[in-house]
Amino acid sequence: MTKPTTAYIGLGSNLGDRDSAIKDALVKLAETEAIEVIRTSDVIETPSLGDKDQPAYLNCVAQISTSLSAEDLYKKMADIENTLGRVRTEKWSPRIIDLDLLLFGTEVITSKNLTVPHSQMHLRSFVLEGLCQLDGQLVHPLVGTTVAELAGRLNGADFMLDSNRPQLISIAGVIGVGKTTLAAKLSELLGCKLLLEAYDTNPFLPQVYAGRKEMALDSQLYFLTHRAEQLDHSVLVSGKMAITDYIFDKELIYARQLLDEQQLKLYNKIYPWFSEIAALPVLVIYLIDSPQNCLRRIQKRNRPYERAVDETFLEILRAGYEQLLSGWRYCPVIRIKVSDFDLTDDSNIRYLSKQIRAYVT
Ligand code: A4P
Ligand code: MG
Repeated sequence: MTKPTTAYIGLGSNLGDRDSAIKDALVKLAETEAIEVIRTSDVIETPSLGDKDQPAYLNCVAQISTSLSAEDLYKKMADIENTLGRVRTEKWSPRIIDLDLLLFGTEVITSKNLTVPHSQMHLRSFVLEGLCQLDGQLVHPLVGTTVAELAGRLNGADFMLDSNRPQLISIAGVIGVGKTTLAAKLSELLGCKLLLEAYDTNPFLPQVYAGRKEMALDSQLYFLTHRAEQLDHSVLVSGKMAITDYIFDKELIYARQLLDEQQLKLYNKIYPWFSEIAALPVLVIYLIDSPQNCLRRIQKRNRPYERAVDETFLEILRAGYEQLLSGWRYCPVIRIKVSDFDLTDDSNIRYLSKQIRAYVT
């Protein structure tokens, strides 16, 4: 007899009596010979991912033990979908019941019928939160990361890979944390375009750092227009990866600090036009380190106009980034503590590029 495999099945329903459909599917799974339903997560209601006009889903995840092969398990799942009245029209149409095989032990399967782990599971909170309830330490066999960590990256949101968008990866974090170093290394390893901040071509910046506050608006407008030009979604190529050593939205954090009240008022009026032009990232990598460590790096590189940067300013920036990214639901965010993750270690860069590949087309 073959050793049973622990597998995880995602259940979803957005048509008819959704609650009963989920319950009936679980009963039918449990009644199937060679399948034992061990535990199920809570059933949660989630807005339809993909077509926003479709009715909301009920979703849950079941942990099962089975002596079946993955292919035979999938056949049983399809039988249950059919028995409960699932009618297949077009892909992602509303459905009485949908059963997806999320994980099958640690197996990685790519066959005609099956892709396991489920190709989108790491992008869906409605799947990951259910898995976390069952076992947060479960590791995604392809990405190599726990489901708890994968869930944390989504901040409760659900995403889809979309090859019609530029595959923009933005690195965020305070001055001196290592954004440019990381961006350059990743672009080399991933063979993609590198877009860097134009801090050295901004003619107003040295004067602002030298205390000429009246130049702050010019400097902020220089950055705003330059970044919008770089990230213009009609210029970046759909489906192609690009990496920036900044996140566009950080402009607001800096503007709040560097502009006076009148300047900020005007800036806030102008900002939305430029923000509209800039492509949204498909992934943010957020580098985190203490203001003290960042200041040490800034002092080491000794750029003349950065001499005015002190710990207080870095702490304000850090708080600004925290606020921005703690509410961020535009794309997944990978948080990296630089003190535990040496950016000069090539194996770390390789690990990160593997993570990135899971979030781009
Ligand atoms: N297939 C490949 N791998 C798998 C797998 N691991 N598990 C193949 C199940 N099926 C797998 O499936 C389409 C094809 O996927 C089949 O031929 C199967 O061999 P399907 O169930 O006939 O069609 P589908 O469900 O429309 O497509 P798919 O790709 O399974 O879509 P998903 O991933 O199920 O997404 N929003 C919310 N809030 N909650 C949801 O549950 N689900 C979907 C559908 C969209 N939006 C949603 C939800
Ligand atoms: Mg399906």
